[in-house]
Amino acid sequence: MDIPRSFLEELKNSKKIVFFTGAGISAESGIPTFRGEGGIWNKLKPEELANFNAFLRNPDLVWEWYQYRRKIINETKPNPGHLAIVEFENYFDVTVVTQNVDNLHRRAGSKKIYELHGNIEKNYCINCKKRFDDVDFSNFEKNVPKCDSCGGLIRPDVVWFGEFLPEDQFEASEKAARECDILFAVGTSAVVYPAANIPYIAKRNGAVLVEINLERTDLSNYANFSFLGKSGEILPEILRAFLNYRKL
Ligand code: BJW
Ligand code: ZN
Repeated sequence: MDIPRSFLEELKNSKKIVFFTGAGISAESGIPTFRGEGGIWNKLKPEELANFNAFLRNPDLVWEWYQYRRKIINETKPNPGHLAIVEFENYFDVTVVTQNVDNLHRRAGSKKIYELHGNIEKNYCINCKKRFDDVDFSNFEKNVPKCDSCGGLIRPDVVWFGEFLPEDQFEASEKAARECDILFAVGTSAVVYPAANIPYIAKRNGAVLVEINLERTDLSNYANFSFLGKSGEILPEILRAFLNYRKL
């Protein structure tokens, strides 16, 4: 892959990096993306499952879908893309802003992580909001569990369409985007808002915008550098190239 010198020079002069990640970074771990080739929503429509009304209409179906995905996630591990981001911490002030709910950045060892769309491992009661973060619901394969305090339905702590993003996570992400020198948008179709604003915020505030994706996206025209291919290959390659370049 061709890594331009001008890009390596920008990287060398940078202190703060934001990695804004989407489902594509976890694809090489074996977790299906939402859209595009192999996307889980090519078969299941998001509006039928990832919204609160769908959950009220058919809680068992939505719960079963999340249990299925949790099982896949539990059986996977971080890939070289996640691990390269951790290694960047040896040379830069790194913030990970992720739309993913899969915990793979944390399992890889990234330190500063903001989760814009929640976390699939956590749960709470829709009625009294009691949290069930460390409760093992693996026996509830097809039936949604009920809250032991009020009998309400228990839902995954993820952000569905029409719901607000966790304010603290979003505000911290916006701040990191405003202050960074480079933002890498990795494996995201960048179509879901307000998360998709993050790369534009960085660019507007003077950061270099770098895209890594299998294909072009809405962001491509705004990106200063675009690397087409698998993030699990490109991120380690960029790191290697940077380490060689800084020795020069
Ligand atoms: C690789 C690769 C490899 C593959 N290497 N690359 C402004 C404008 C328009 C619409 C809106 C707007 N503001 C709000 C909206 C509505 C809506 C929205 O954005 N809709 C658009 C889709 C039209 N947004 C919302 O509803 C949000 N809430 C909100 O705005 O609240 C305010 C409000 C309140 C009340 C009323 C009205 C407004 C909430 C959005 C929540 C999104 N939730 C989901 C589900 C999470 C739970 C779960 O996991 O089940 O989050 S949707 C889904 O999409 C998930 C993802 O985080 C998100 C983004 O997807 P992502 O990560 O980009 O993945 P993909 O699959 O789309 O792309 C993968 C990419 O990787 C592809 O490009 C591949 O090419 C690439 N790839 N393999 C590199 N190996
Ligand atoms: Zn309750």
